[in-house]
Amino acid sequence: MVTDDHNAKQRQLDEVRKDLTDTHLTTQQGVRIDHTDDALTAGERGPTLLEDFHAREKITHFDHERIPERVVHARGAGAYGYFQPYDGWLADRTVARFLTDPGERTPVFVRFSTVAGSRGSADTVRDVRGFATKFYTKQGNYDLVGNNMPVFFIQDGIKFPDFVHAVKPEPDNEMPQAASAHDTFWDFVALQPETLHMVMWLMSDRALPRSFRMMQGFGVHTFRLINAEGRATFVKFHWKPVLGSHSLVWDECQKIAGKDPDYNRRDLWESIEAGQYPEYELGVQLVEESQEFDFDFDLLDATKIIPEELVPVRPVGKLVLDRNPDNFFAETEQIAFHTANVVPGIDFTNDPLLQARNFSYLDTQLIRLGGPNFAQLPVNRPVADVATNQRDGYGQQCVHKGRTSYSENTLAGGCPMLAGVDEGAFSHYQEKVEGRTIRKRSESFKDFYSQATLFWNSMAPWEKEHIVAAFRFELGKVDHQHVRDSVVQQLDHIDRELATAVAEGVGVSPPTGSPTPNHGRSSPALSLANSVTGTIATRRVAVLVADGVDATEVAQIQRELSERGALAEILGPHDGRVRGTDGHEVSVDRAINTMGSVLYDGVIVPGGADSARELSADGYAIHFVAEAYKHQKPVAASDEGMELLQRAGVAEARQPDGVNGVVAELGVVTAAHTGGALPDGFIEEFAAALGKHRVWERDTSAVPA
Ligand code: HDD
Repeated sequence: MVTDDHNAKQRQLDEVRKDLTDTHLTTQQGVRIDHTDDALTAGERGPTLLEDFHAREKITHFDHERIPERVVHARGAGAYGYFQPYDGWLADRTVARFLTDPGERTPVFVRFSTVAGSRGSADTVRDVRGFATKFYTKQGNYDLVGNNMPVFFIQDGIKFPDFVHAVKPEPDNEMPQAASAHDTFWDFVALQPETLHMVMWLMSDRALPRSFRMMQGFGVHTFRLINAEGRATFVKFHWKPVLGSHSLVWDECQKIAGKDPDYNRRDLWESIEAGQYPEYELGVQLVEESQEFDFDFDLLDATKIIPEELVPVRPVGKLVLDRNPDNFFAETEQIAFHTANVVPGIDFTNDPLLQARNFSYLDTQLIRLGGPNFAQLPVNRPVADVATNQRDGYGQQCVHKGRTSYSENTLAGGCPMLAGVDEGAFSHYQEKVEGRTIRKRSESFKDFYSQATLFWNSMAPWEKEHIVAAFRFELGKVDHQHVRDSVVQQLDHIDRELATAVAEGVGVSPPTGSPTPNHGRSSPALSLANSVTGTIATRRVAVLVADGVDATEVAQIQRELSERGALAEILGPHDGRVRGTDGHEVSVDRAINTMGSVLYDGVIVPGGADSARELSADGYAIHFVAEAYKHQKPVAASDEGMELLQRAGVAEARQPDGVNGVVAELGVVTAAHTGGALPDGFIEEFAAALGKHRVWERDTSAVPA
């Protein structure tokens, strides 16, 4: 049955919830309570009594509500869903049935996160995003604990504490929160050139995702798939979002951090509530064991990608996120991922970063979740049967029966029994290993620059501009001049043009002497410019209105955007309704001053002389349009609505020739018409610009916002 696993997980959760739906307030012991607002006292104005077991229990439990936040990836948001393979083509490579049986729909929980910030930090900071997936497979839980960038900062996990100490807020004053723009991070980078490839990703727009639904995910390490004959194939895992990969711009991110610090979390929640389920395709890059040494980098080095032009990403199946958690703490906070949670058919490699992770995750859960029984928490429970001889410990939920808790035994008839490989037991890949004990980085890991250069070469001009601006911003916050100097020197090994552009912005002398030659190679798959799908599904468009707005246009805009899967929100000077031209009223979704253009993908100003006049005199409305324009979003106006565009300094806003027509230039769409419906082409042109995400060709460098 296709949905068996899904239903089993649902039943488990329903059972837990059942306990929570009793309608009477009780103590933990089930005793009903008639009063919870006043403590028991000796006399009306007398001291509180120790015998008030309800007050003591209530306060004691409250005192213990918090658990340690994750040391990294503390801030996250999660959702349930399922994974289903398209077909069985991977079956000759792996015995992991959830990857190969198209009839099998495996329930999943995905947790997205930022890395550096605390649990309450803003969503839109410049950072790597975690993309961790727990597959509740019939063969046991499999965790793919990845990021939205395909490489990592360091090569060996022993350096993880150093790296995290450097990027986290500095220890003397705990500043800055959720930011890499400070001295210790860049000091670390300058001294550890292995970070540079990942730092290029971090300075790129990949670190500013528009939405968790519009970002890629990567397993990062090279793993192994193991087939029925025990043969291994190297594999890299990729998640590709169906909506394409899109990013915010930095100025926008900083403003959203104030306007809506929950921006990415809210977007995930609301799209699932609206039935617009986030979808991703799982793809794999496969490399034969015999080809292990065919590359100019080491497959075990997590600071390297396998360029897709060398090894294509082949689609395996689809991930759909279709259910929000019921309780953030119980599910999103208590979920415990572990890279060593593997199932038959998937195995590790000797990547030293992965090997350290295989130690760290279990270790961290023990302190975070308070003991060794966290796998029994509902969100962590496998759908596969569990039978261990592990007993007792904090938070033990099972009532184990019988006298035996050891293996082997005769008293319980040998149960739980060992399984053979043909019965689905995990069998470790038998890699031949030999060598002397040594504490030394492999020589094959020592090229730190080629792939950083590959990334830089692959960027579109606007992406390069954003990277340079990001380096300038970050280094601009670094107090130590020698750190700025050293970073620029490092960048010079990547590309002279990059190093010079950064140097000029941060008061460092541009590098001189003969530059490291740029190898000139590029990989188109690395550029966000090549990830545009054209869809406007789930995009949010602001429609600005005031009294006297053309109500027919508003209705048409709402209808036609909704037919394309986008959402038009009506923003007016106040909540409630505004008067329309034809005697109709227009409902306002939100007052303009409670929102901001940064929370929308585009803006439309409909016609109506009174409406346009009022909006053109409203500082919020003018700023709204100017800022959307500055952030290279599509901006549109019909008839009198153009007045607001002109007030906002939208350079391309032009009156169409004649009484009926549409002009579209660099994502600025204007229409003129003589009553009735909007002219053909207006919504089409706007949707075409929206489908490209941003109009990067529009030069707004001189426009203040
Ligand atoms: Fe890690 C959490 C991803 C290297 C140690 N890591 C964590 C999470 C993600 C990643 C997505 C959050 C999981 C969740 O949502 O609960 N980490 C990565 C990736 C890495 C990586 C993609 C490199 C390829 N991590 C890494 C190393 C170490 C750790 C090298 C330690 C040696 N990571 C941890 C941890 C965390 C964690 C301390 C903190 C909370 C947790 O595990 O559950 O164990």
